[in-house]
Amino acid sequence: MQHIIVTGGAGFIGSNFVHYVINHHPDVKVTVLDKLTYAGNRANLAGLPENRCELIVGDIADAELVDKIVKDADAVVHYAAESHNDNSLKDPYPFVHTNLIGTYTLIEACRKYDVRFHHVSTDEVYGDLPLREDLPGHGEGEGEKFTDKTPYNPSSPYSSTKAGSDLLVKAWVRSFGLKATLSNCSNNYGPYQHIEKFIPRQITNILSGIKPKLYGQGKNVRDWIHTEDHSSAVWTILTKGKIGETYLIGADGEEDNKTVIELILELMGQPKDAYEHVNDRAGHDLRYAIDASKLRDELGWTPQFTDFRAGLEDTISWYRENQEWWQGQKEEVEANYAKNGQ
Ligand code: NAD
Ligand code: TDX
Repeated sequence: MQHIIVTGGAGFIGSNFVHYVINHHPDVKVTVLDKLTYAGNRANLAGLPENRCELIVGDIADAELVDKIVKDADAVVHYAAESHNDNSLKDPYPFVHTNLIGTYTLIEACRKYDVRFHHVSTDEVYGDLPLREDLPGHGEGEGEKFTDKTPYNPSSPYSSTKAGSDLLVKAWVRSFGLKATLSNCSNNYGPYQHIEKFIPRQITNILSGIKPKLYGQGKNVRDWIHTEDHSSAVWTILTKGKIGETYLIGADGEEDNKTVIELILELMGQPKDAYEHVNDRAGHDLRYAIDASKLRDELGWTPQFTDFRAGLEDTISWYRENQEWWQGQKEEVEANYAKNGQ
């Protein structure tokens, strides 16, 4: 694999993958195709060698542009998406455009030129799991986790358009022989995550003198993985995965939101209760949990950044030291949340 296209490579997780490939695989060239929406940022690609990484600013749903660049690639790794649940509840259309039409446009070009495709998706396509405390036996044992056999049951416009994009890819594999793999990952955290998302929102709130905001009672559970581990997993699947297969990516990082907010406050030297409860999200998924044994056992992947406390400390330091990266968007993001009582 000498030349790959990374869609959404100027976003949070896509840019981490671009750095990962440039740093670990010296023979590979990367073309980033990114529309630079509010979530994309050229600065996320700063410092990469120009002869190995090119940014093309454009829409994945632009069939003419996509056809032109996919023709010369060995693989497309597809990260581009509208990615935030709360935005999808206010205005679903961009999610339909990018996540569905955009994915369709890419797989049509990959089919035409027989180019390898990897589809980056989310555990949210499976809906949610019950909280452990609501299970018979009151939380004894681990409770069920998502596997690649779990039926699709998405809750929001975001997760339903991601689910639809997964199904398009699966159908193109079966009916057209598209050389594709899929991955469904749990919640990522780390530097460069947009400040609309839970963890960076709370860190930048504290740095701005605003109280962290917890939706509802904060019992909802997310399965946290460091974005570096997501990148190594996607590279493993791209290079060793079996065509047509879906791999779930996770690092056994389940925490409820209240615990995460309290940990951020503690690590930032604040009283543990210095946060506010705000309006809950409509249709708020209760619990996500990933069984990644297929990826671990069949492809030999293991996560390296599994100390959540240490990962959060590093992430907090990054937002503290890179205020110019996020400060320009803070006021608008908070004003939009405030309109919803969040
Ligand atoms: P992000 O919102 O930070 O970045 C998305 C990127 O896609 C941005 O750079 C944006 O400019 C670009 N983009 C959006 N629409 C586009 C279009 N029409 N054409 C070209 N580029 C476009 O998202 P993220 O959190 O980095 O997520 C990346 C991918 O990983 C998504 O597919 C998401 O569903 C998936 N994922 C995310 C998580 C998570 O925790 N954030 C977990 C599992 C899977
Ligand atoms: O201010 C907040 N307070 C709060 O309690 C925000 C922004 C969120 N929350 C809660 C909602 C969720 O239970 O925190 C949890 C995490 O919220 P998000 O960061 O919005 O993530 P989530 O909705 O779980 O989705 C994320 O993981 C799966 C990504 O945004 C998706 O792109 C990915 O597919």
